Amino acid sequence: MDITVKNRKLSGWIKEVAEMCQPDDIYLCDGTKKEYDLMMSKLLASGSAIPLKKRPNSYLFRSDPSDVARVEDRTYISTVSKDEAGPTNNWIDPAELKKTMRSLYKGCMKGRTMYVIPFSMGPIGSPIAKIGVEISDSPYVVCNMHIMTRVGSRVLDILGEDGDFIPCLHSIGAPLAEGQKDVQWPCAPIESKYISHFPEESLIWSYGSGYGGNALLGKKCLALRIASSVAKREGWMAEHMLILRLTSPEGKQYHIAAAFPSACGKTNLAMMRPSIEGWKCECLGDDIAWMKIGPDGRLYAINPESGFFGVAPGTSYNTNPMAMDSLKENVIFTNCALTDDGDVWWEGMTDDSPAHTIDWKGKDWTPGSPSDAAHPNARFTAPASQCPVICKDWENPAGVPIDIFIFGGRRSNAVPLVSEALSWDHGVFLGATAASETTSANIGAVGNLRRDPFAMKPFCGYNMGDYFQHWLNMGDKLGSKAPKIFYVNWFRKSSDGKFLWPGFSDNSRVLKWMCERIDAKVEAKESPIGLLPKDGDLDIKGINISAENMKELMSVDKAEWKAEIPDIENHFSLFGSRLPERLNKQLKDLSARLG
Ligand code: SAT
Ligand code: MN
Repeated sequence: MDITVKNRKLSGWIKEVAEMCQPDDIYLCDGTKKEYDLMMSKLLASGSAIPLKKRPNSYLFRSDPSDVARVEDRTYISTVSKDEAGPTNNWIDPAELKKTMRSLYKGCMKGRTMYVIPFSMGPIGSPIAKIGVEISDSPYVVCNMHIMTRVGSRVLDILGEDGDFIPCLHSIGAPLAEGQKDVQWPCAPIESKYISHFPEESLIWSYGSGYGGNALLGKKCLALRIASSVAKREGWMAEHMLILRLTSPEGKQYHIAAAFPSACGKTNLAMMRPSIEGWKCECLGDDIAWMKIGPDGRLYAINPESGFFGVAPGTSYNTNPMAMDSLKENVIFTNCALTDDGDVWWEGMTDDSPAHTIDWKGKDWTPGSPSDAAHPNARFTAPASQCPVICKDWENPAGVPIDIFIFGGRRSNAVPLVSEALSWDHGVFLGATAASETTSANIGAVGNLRRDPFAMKPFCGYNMGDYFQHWLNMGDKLGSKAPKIFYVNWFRKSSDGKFLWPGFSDNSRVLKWMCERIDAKVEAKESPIGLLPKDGDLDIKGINISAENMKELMSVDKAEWKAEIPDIENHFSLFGSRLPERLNKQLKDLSARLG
């Protein structure tokens, strides 16, 4: 049961965790294909993995119905002072939280193997990469980490004897008694789940869930919550953003980073195929961007991940053909439906539903059944390298220079298709006040409007007021080299409840306008909320959208916007003295412009 590692901190930590969690066995991961196959064979033998006849080396998993998404209510930023975590995070005193969690961790791996997973966020050995080690008792987590991060012995070589890493402790919280039969998706009940972060010591402790961001700790926990707090200290940015490269017919490249909340179309935009002639889009990442100021004073972005953990429902050859083509083999599907011929299916995948499937709960499903065949937060885990439009620079450690930032969310009303910020400070104001209707990516009510600043509400590892200030500071440092900021809303609906904008590949039309703006090729029209395209400047050639709908889509209703002001005031009041005065000024200016 003893394993040897050279790194002293790691060796001590493994020993400490093993004593606390009391696993039956310890396994050190090497990241090889052989290891992946071994894990999968265990998962097949236990009945957790279902092989898919139609997709080579691909498997379906069904989670426990109580463990289907991130649990924001059970996610903690545990800093010594509560103020440091700020008003948007749950907080428990670190000593108290550790005491509670230690008692949960005690003996929690009995009957199971403890996997030690060394991984790198960002290309292994790159100066911007960060090393983490996840200890987990879930072979499903090992397989997902293989795809989503760079797992391997090389990480340990780089750590050497004294190198530092971010410890990420994970347990599904379901020990097995002697002779006890395992269930298909072991996890702990909701009230004992904890997703805890100790940013002051760069430490992550997760207990009780096996799903997505709760369990694959390199992603939201490390690459966003811990990284955002490190980035603030070190003067860089860790953001919930896709990264794409757009190339114009003339061959000019534009790099765009866009922040939308979970399940609002980041993956679709990142892999979009432009519907306008001659334009090309390539994907660098679909969820997380780490950005640093380069030697030339511009902001450079890398994607710290190596895979996509995307929402399956709604993904189809119409909406996202490049994602569909990324899913042909070597994929892990979770909570999708299983077809009779051994494939996965989800709502929106095909025009016609199959006549029969086994739904995500393992029950017979036929069209017209009262519930969905796939869970709305069903996911695919696929290697980024399988995306046909992955950019050749996606693993370039130098990153790509960002020209454009986009914020946005799901808003059925008020917010026009696109607007441009009046200045950096106004752009930060747009990010800080971003609001979106909630989705099933988090356990909780769906469709409620909530302020989700920079799409980081669930992911900012420190006081969000300080985070706003950090954005202002970055703008000050970047000066004239700062990316231009835009705000989009693909989801506006007409009064009869229909989407006004076709979205998907036609979103390229909006991106094209942004590029024309940064090249000063077109002028813009002033409005109280920002700059709008002048009539005729947004290229809508070849799409079927009535002039009336276009007008509604772009309209800014002063009364509707005035009604937003008290809500923004309310939102800002949360941050007390930590709210930068420059954002208050932006709010006053907006009120004045609305008259
Ligand atoms: O489960 S995850 O947090 O990884 C997905 C998401 O909410 O974006
Ligand atoms: Mn996300």
